[in-house]
Amino acid sequence: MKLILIAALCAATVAHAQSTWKIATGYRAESFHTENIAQFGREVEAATKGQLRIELAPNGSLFKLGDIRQAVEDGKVQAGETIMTSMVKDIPLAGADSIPFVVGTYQRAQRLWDLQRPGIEKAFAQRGLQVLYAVPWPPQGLYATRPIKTLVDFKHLKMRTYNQTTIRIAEMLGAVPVDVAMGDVGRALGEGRLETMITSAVTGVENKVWGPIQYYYEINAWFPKNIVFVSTKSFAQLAPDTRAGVLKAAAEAQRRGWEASEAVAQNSTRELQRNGIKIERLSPDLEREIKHMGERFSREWVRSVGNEANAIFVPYYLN
Ligand code: PCA
Repeated sequence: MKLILIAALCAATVAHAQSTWKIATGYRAESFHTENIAQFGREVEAATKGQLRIELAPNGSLFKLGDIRQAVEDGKVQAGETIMTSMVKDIPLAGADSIPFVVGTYQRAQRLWDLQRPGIEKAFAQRGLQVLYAVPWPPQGLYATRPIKTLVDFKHLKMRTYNQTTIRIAEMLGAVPVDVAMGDVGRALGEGRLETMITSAVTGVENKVWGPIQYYYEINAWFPKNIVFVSTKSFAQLAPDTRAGVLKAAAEAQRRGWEASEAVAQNSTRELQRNGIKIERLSPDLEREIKHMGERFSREWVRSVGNEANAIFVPYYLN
C-alpha cells in the first residue's frame, strides 16, 4: 500500500515537473508587444515559483508571423503570438479587428474584444489552442511619400499590405498591393518598393520611415490586435495552481499591454513629427470617400462571415 502511494506521488511530481514554453513571435524584441510578453514570462516564473519558464523567440526566428498559429497547432512550439488578422481565412471572426472605421478609440476597441473573445476562444479551442490575452496596435494611419489629396492620388501607388484586409483596401483604392513584412518596411521604402501604407505610428518609428515618407494622416482606421496563445496540450500538462498563475499573469499582461499601446501611440506620433514627417488630416471630401469605402468593406465582411458577425456587431452598436 505504502509503495503504491509513493509511486503515485512520484508520478504526480513527474507529470508536473518544471516545464519551459517557447513563445514564437514575428515581431522584434524591442516592440512593445514583445516587451510585454517578456514581462509576462517573468511574472509567470515568479507566480509559479519557477515551475514554468517562458523563453521568447522574437523576430520570426522560429516561424514566420503568418505560420505561427499553425506551428503551435501542430505542436512544433508550445506558444505563440500573431496578429489576429493573419487568421481571417481560417477564423473569419478574427477579421473584425481590421474593418475600417468601426473602432475609433481604445475604449471601443476593448468593447469589440470583449464581444469577440468568446467566439475566438471557441475557434481556438477547436484547434487545440488556449487564448491567453490580446493587445491592440495603436490606431492605423496613412503614410505617404507624396501628399494625398483625392482618391485619384492612390491610383497605381505601391501600397504596403500586411494581411488580407490591407490587400483588399489597396485594391479598392486602386493602388498596387505590395506584401512587405514589418521588419522590412524601412528597406522597402529606401529601395522605392513602397510609396504608401496603412499602419501605426509606432511601426513607422520602429522602421525609421522618415526620409522617403513625408506625410502621416491620422485616419484612425482600425486597431488590429496581437493575440498570445498556447497549445491546450501544453497548458493541460501544468499543475492546476500553475495554470491559475498563468491565467492571472495573462490578465495582467492584457491590462498592461493596452496601457502601453495607448502611451506608445502618442509618443510615436510626436516622434514622427520630430523627424520631419507632416502630421495631417485628410480633406473632408476624401475622408468621406474613404469612410464610404470602409462601409463597403464592412458589408463584404459581414456577408462573408454571416451570423457570427451579427452576434458581434449588433451588441457593439447597441452601446
Ligand atoms: N504594425 C504591424 C501591424 C499593425 C501595426 O501597427 C505592421 O505594420 O505590420
